[in-house]
Amino acid sequence: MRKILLVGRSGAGKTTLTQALKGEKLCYHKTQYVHFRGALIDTPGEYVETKRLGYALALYAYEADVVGLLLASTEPFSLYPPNITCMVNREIVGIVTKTDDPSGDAQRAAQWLRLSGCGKIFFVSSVTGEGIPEIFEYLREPGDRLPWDSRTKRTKSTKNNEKKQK
Ligand SMILES: Nc1nc2c(ncn2[C@@H]2O[C@H](COP(=O)(O)OP(=O)(O)OP(=O)(O)O)[C@@H](O)[C@H]2O)c(=O)[nH]1
Ligand SMILES: [Mg+2]
Repeated sequence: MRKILLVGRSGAGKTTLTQALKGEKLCYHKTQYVHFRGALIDTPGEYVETKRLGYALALYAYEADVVGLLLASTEPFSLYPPNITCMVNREIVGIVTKTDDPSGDAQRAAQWLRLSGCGKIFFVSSVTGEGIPEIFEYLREPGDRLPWDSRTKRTKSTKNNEKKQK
C-alpha cells in the first residue's frame, strides 16, 4: 500500500477514517500527535488550524506517497487556500468525509477541495463504508491483496466446483 498522510481540521474525521480503513470499531479518540499506523499517517487537526504548525505538514508529506486533504460535508467553510496543493511535491487527493450526514453538502465540500487544487476527490463515510474500497484501490501497489480479491477468487473456484459437480 502506498502511504497516505491524512490532514484536515479537528473533527474532519481523520482518525475515524483510519479506523474504518483498518476495519476497527469506530471510537472517538482525540489525536494528540502525528500518528504513524502502517500505511496511514494521522495528524491532529490543529496542524491545519495553526499557521506555524501548517508548515510541518509540508515536511510530514515527505514521509508519505499521497496526501489526503479531508473536508467534512458538514464544514461551513474551508480552511484550505486556493491552490494549496503546490506546497508539497506529493500526489494530493481530496476526501469529502461524513457523506452520510443529512445536514452536510458533499458537493460544496468537493468544490472547495477542487478550488484548493485537488484533482481526484473521494466521497467517504466511515459510518456506512461508502468510498472506503475506492481509497484502498487508489493506494494499492502491485502485489497487494485486498479482502475482495480473495472473495472473487473464492467465488470463481466455487463456480468451477459447481460446474464439476454438474
Ligand atoms: N456521521 C459521521 N460522523 C463521523 C464520520 N467520521 C467521523 N465522524 C465523527 O466526527 C467526530 C470527529 O471525528 P474524528 O475522526 O475524531 O476527527 P479528527 O479529524 O480525527 O479530529 P482531530 O483528532 O481532533 O484532528 C467523531 O465524533 C466521529 O464519530 C462519518 O463518516 N460520519
Ligand atoms: Mg483525530
